[in-house]
Amino acid sequence: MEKDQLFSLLDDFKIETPSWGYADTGTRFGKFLQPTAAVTIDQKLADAGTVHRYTGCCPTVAVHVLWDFSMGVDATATAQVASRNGVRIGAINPNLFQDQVYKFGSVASPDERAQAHAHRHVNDSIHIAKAVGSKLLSLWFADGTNYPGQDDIVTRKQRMHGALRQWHDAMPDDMTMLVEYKPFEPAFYHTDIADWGMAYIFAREAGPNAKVLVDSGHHYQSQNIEQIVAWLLDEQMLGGFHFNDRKYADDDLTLGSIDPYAVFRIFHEIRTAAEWRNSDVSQIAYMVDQSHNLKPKIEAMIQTVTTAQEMFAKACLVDRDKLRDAQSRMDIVDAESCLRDAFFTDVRPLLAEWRKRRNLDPDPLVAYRAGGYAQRIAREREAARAASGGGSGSAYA
Ligand SMILES: [Mn+2]
Repeated sequence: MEKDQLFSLLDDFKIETPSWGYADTGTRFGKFLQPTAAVTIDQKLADAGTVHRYTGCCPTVAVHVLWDFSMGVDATATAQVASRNGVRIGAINPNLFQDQVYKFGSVASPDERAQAHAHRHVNDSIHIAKAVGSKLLSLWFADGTNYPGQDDIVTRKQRMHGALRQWHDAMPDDMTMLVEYKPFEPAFYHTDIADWGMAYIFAREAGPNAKVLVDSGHHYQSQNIEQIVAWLLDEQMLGGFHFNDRKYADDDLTLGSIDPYAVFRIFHEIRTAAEWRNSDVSQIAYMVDQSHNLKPKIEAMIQTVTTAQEMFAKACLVDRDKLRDAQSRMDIVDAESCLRDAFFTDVRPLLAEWRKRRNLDPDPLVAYRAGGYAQRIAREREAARAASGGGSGSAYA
């Protein structure tokens, strides 16, 4: 592949970062607070804008409706804050798992109050999406059961189906609904949308603007994610990704920190669909879904984004003419070598050149660390906590 062609593919490769990735989050065992963590939506958007300024490829920010918007606050004001920070609001994520009423699920719950609460919240979310100019409604459900016999599996499926169809009908024509799946957690017996097949059926039945969202951390050990991606692409049902990595279960580890070759193979399927089958891959939403308990959040985000660019660039470099030839000759060793040669190519100098040509620093992480942003927000946010009565340091006691 010519360098200019690679650079133009990199220009189109945009990654959305999540507002929740800039805030203090943790595990159910402990939450280790950081002085630079964002608290308000304004701070989260400032941090996301900083990541975009150094990487040049993160122009949108996914938001969590319950955590980022308040009732009575004009959502368009939030869109303006984003714009002042050089970013836009991306996917709208309703929160259908946090309120007490969701003890037995949201729309799949037998509790009609939970269903009604979920309907109100998603309809509010669609209004917020319209107000901020977002085209993505991203749905993940914690719905499921914890014990055999707790509830009827098919009745729950039908409740979910009815809700998704109603929300699909409530969306404007240019909005896409993303349906995410996860095999387990927090439901540990059965999850109502447990795998890509269930998400596919729900999305297909909801309507033409519903697609499947693949969270790279939401699979069983050793599951072939790139095959799922290839199938969804061929069925024109791939809506997008939540990037993260995992070793055992859904751990929110940094993309590629455990298995970068798996990330490369996913991008390889996407490039193959584009180059061999002329698939339209321009609408795939690449989003990060990670919240770091231990790593500095902005640094972790920059590391994630540059890793995604590296794996994507490697996948672009696969010699697909050679691969097609090797496949037609049934030369398995040559075929696999096409993938290995691309994967083991050091693309970092190419990415550094791409950045320089776009007036970006060749190494975003080094440049960010030298820029003093972390020191400044640590001071400012500490002062804000003290002013709000938290008292210096007490918030971190
Ligand atoms: Mn996710």
